[in-house]
Amino acid sequence: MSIQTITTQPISGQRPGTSGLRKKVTVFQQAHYLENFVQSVFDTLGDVAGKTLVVGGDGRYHNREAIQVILRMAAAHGYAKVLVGQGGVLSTPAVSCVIRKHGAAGGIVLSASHNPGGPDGDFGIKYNIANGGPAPESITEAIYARTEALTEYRISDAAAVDLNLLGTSTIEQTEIVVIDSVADYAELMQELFDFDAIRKLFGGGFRMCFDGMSAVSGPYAKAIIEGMLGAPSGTVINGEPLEDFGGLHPDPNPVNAAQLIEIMAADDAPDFGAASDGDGDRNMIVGRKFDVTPSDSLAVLAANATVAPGYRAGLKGIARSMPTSQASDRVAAALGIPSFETPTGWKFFGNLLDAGQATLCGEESYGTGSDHIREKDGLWAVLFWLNLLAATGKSVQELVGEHWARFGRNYYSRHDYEAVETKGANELMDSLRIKLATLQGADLGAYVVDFADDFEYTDPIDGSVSKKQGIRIVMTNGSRIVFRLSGTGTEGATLRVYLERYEADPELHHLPTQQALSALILIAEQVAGIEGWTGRARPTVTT
Ligand code: G16
Repeated sequence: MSIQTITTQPISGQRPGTSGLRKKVTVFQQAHYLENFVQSVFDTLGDVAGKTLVVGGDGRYHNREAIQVILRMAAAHGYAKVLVGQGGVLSTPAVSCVIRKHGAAGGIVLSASHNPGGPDGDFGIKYNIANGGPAPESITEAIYARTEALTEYRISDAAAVDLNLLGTSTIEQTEIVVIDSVADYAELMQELFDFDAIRKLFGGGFRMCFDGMSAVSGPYAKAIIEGMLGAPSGTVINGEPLEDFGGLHPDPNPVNAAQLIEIMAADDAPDFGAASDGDGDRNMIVGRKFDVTPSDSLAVLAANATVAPGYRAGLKGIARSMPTSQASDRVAAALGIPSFETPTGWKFFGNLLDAGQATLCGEESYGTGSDHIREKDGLWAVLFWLNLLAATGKSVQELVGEHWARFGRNYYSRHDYEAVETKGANELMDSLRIKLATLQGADLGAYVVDFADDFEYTDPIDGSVSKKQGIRIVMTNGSRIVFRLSGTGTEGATLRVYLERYEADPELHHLPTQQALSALILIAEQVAGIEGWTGRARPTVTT
């Protein structure tokens, strides 16, 4: 066994996006591709000798091969210990939990999240720092700069580690510890939520369907919901993680989790439905014949947070990404706590959580979480809802309806134009930027523009500035249209159009969402010329 220094050269395009580096599996399989990126991470971190690293992935195709490479490279750089999930599997929230619990210096997450998997699917890698959260832009940009100048990497030539067997082995001087993928995470959930109350709920005949989408959350949901909380077996569907997610798209939204939506639409539907994504950090909440938008889910949890033992002391603040609806701002105002508006990307919540300024965070992209870890957390959100349902005895629909009656309803929808030509998408955004100045005060049918800008964020904790984070057209009555290009796609560009309308009148709280937003949808098309720039008359996915 010895440490090899391998000559390499920079590979272009290794810039991390919204959440790490995501590319096709075939790109990651190219010679030196993964090694170059991992070496750039280690070079950026500096001296890692004697430290602990956590490694795990969502079990998608190429996960095991990539983990073996990372273990051998970590050993070549002198890490004292690497904690790796059994079978190479750790959900993204579990990585965050394990980093924090074991005082690790950081972790490497292998996932392309909700993107499809398999030999022709996507793969991804990202680095999380010691607080358990995704590395901030200062670090991801330094990693990228390093990829552009790399000439060699270091790797041990040791044999592969058996990832199926719990226990410790060594590569060079590094201890490789294969850990139970679920245990640390399950213990943390037990501290936050009233498991006794939820057990009683299930004991009383309450029925639930959790869709693991053949991805990483299945084993976590089975162990916690069916195991610790006593839900009948079969509560978790699609609970076996598959390398290609069964050929489906593990994105928990009403379009991709169609099976769950169908189950919840039946006359004898369970009381509660939920789904999680490829790496277990996203969630979708569904009641009987009723799905909850992520923005509403954040607002409802925030308004009722004290039902859960972990949040009994109340919230310090609520943070949401800019395109997320403003429903949670209204809750923050009612609670007399601050609300924060950050750019898209969970990494932007890290400083607020570390500084104790925010307790709950959420994103429109089916992400919700809190200061218990530094990633969004799918199963955590589901358990929070279960705790709420157990504490109130109300249905999902009743809870959301009462919330709207109290705070008003923020009708909300996202229209995605996927895999459009990058050039046209960039031109659409550029042409919108040119129009910004002229939009202020413009009369757009039923709406008058209050202001229009390209969202810029100054982090209140470290003062770092992130520019060009999405174009906002905000109306005088608070309704909004936001345009952004996705930072997680791997094919062409994805244009996201976010639409939001506030409605205070309870008589108008039960319109079909697209109908309620129809005037804004028309304005979005007219102002941005979407069809002209993308050639698409309608979105690929509407959520
Ligand atoms: C990632 C980020 C989220 C972000 C989402 C969508 O989620 O962690 O913060 O909201 O991507 O980003 P975009 O609109 O740029 O595609 P995940 O679940 O893919 O890691």
